[in-house]
Amino acid sequence: PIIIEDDRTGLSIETIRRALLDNLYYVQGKTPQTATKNDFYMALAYTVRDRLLKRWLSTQLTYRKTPVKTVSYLSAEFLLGPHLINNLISLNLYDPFKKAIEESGLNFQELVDQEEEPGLGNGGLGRLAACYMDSLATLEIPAIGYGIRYEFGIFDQEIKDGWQVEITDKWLQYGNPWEIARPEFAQLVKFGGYTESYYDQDHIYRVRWVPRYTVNGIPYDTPILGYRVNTANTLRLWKAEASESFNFERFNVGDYYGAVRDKVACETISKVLYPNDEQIQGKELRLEQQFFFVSCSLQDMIRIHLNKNASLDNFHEMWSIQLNDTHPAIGVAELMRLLLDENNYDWDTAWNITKNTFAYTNHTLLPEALEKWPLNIFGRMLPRHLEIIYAINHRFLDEVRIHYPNDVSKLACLSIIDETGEKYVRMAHLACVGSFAINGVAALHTELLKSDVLRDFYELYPEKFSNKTNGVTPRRWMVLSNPRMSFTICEKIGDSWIKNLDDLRQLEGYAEDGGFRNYWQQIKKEVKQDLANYIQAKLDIKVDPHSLFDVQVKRIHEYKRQHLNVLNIVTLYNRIKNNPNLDVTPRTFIFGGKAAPGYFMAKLIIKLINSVADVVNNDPVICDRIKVIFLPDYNVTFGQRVYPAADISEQISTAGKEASGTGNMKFSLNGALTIGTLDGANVEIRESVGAENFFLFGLTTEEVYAIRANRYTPRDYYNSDEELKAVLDLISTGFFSHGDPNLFRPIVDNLLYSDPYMLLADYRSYVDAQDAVGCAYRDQDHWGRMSILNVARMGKFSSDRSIKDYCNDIWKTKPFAIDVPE
Ligand code: DL6
Repeated sequence: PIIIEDDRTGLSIETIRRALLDNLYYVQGKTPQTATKNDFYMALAYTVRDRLLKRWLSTQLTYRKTPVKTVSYLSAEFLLGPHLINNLISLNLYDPFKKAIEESGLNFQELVDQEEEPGLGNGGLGRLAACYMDSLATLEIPAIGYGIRYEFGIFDQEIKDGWQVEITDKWLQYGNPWEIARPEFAQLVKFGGYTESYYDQDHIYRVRWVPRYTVNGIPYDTPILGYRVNTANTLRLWKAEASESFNFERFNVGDYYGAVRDKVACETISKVLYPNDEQIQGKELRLEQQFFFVSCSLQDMIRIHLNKNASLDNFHEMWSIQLNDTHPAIGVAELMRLLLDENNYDWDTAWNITKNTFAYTNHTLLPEALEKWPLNIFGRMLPRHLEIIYAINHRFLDEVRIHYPNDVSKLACLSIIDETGEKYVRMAHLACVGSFAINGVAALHTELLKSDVLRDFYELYPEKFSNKTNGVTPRRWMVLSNPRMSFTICEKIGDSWIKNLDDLRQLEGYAEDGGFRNYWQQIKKEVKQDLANYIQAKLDIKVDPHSLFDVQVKRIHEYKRQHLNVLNIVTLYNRIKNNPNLDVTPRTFIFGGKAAPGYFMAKLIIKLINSVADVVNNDPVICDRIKVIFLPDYNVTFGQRVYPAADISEQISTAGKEASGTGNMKFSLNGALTIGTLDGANVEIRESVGAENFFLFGLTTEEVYAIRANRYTPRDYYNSDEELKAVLDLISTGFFSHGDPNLFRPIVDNLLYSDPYMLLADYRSYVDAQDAVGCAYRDQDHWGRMSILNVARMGKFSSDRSIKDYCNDIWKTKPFAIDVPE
């Protein structure tokens, strides 16, 4: 029989080919003769999108008419990575699409490479949000992600003369086929001005906020498909536009240019992502961004809620709002305002709803990353919120007084307002007071929150605290990025692990099979060859896929200690120079990562890596035994290439500094072994994969604290370790800086005289562990066994497990399967 398929939904190769041409013609307005590669990519993306819309619309319709509890994930960052292949895999349409494209005479990979990734995040925190969106949909949990549609995401990084240069990211330049604007759901956000009190018709005292200006938030929706399920949740990102009423004010007085200037100022709110992780940017615009997206999102939730509920009385029963760090913590005050001022609730009822709605995840232990806003900036921009925060604080401190009748010092420690010097609003305190749950992102991190950073809150509210160890999605980080390994695993144990990562455990038996180990290592070699080809094409540097690929990719930060890695490289270099016939395990050191544009030391570390690379890679004595590569512009797309190709994963932060890490999980899930400290999730990874399959080094958190307490003197380590001394001396002489002894002096001096991240204390232990890595790699058979066991035992680190933990312990939400009509 002849089957006539709908061009929008049909799945045969023939229909997909026809649909592609149709979208090229009717959406892109091009014919194959005039189309660019990007036009073909867009047509391909629309053809895929057509095939997921039925799921998306069915899901949204179902949520609209069903009283389901919804998770609302509020995050200033979502680092999604490219959509195309991910969606094809979720839909189980990868093969027919690839075939259809190839049969159309096009190069599939070339079209895939056209996609600009939405870089709407800095690193771990934003990428975690993306993994969680994937798992929420795959687990069929009703959820919505709310954030900002930055016009310019994280900057593109170029390396010029070894230095980082930042280039604006223009991800929207050629259009974004994955989003749909929903101007009909725009929200108005107020800023500035003053408040005034009045009595309403029932003679009840109320407050009205008279803003100085308002901004319109336009939602842009992106479908987040679950893997092989009908659920497609929404990621709703807000774009700032000038509100009309606001424009008219200026127009009316004839100030046309002034109006346009103010319009531009409004739109600045969603222009650009602040490129700082782990360092607060006390800029007004940042607070404006935070309030903007949080206010839009809460108003949107209220709109949705009132569509299917008679009132907001049960808001907290129908919504759990997760605060992804403190960036959206202003939501606590905003929900109070919406309930009190706009919906006429009394304080106690409003507070009961609010504090049972929010839950707060902390993502950092670094003091410089804990957000606080100077009172004057805060009060000027959000006068009503400051009043509400004072009122929350007043009641909260009464509670503290009852709890600690004889300890006034507790008031100062716990207060939402920091009054120790210049006055600040402490956003973490607001989040702790206004939430029913508080969690850290790895076991050690949560313990450190309880014993240190949030100690006083833990003492007051122990029942609110729990740990939720991070996880990553196996769909993107295994199936999509490492198809060879994934296929090999499926051949042995089937494909259930993709949704149930604990099933990887079945691989354990194969670790004892010599033939399989051999095959496993061969696969790794092929993947390394792919990366080698990429490096050759990008940087014109030849690397040997048989060498040990030693990879450190993550944001550049002193606490992550990329420079400790460099100290080891220079140690090896010195050893070979002193003994040219030394038998060393050939290694390729691969770095990638961006530095915050204003972070001088991080940028100097990038320059140091590139300068050492220059010398080492070109020294004939070294003779290719060590290679150092800095890959520019590390992002999700590049991560997908590099994790699968790694032999060893560098997780070398100072103990007690990295909240969790998630790159550590991606490496291990792709068969890399870890060299790492007992920091963040490394601790749990090591427990899972077995101490014998992990290269441990360095001080423990307790040791770090103890040495600090006794006045740490890094110079002692320098004086007592000849290799370390030789390394720092070589850098100091200007050997890596064309004879300039000053270039790297800030790094060397910092290490010798202060060394806040204790590189020198950990140096010897690190270098010894690296030697052990080099030796172990020579026994490829044993290495293969360790690599297989790493993968087999990593099931816990699926973001599906994390999300199930959040659902069961915090959100109390359940899966809700979606029916799609035929
Ligand atoms: O929880 C996700 C991720 C952790 O894995 C990293 O260890 C942590 O550094 C990162 N935190 C941030 C801090 N941003 N803020 N605030 O990115 O979170």
